[in-house]
Amino acid sequence: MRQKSLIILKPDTVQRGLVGEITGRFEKKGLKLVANKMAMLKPETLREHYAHIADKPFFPGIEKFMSGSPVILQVWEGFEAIDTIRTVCGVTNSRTAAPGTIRGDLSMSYGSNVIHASDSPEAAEVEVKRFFSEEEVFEYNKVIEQYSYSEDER
Ligand code: FUP
Repeated sequence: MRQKSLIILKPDTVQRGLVGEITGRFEKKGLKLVANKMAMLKPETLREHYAHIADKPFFPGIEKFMSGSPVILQVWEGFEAIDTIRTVCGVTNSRTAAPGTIRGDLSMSYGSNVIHASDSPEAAEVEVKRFFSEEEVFEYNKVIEQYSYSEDER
């Protein structure tokens, strides 16, 4: 099934100059970029986005980190994109993330773990709408998909 996933390249990614490295990994993987912009995240948006961890002791630190410097927001599309992107990212704690994954290769941190990626189709739908208007998410034909997917996956 074709899916869209919401990605946040976190403040550490922008500050450490890793936007191109991470974006390039998704491009090389064969995913399709359908939305891309820079933003400063507001604390109220973060409390909504991270509602499932808002009562945790580490949350104030996450909120300060995520709202303190700009992020890059992206939407990537592809066949079974949501789970594929989570696999490419590696587990949440970068120190235990497998080598070869984005977190495993590029980060030492649990909280400053370079990237957020939607974890389910339900979450992705809400998250794309949280950060992008309809006009900001593009529909276009990526011609190379004729070669990056087999016929039954297109
Ligand atoms: P993920 O889905 O991988 O973004 O992970 P979670 O939604 O579980 O966590 C949200 C953010 O809280 C993660 F980016 C990392 C941070 N976090 C911690 O810093 N410590 C914890 O014990 C758990 C999560």
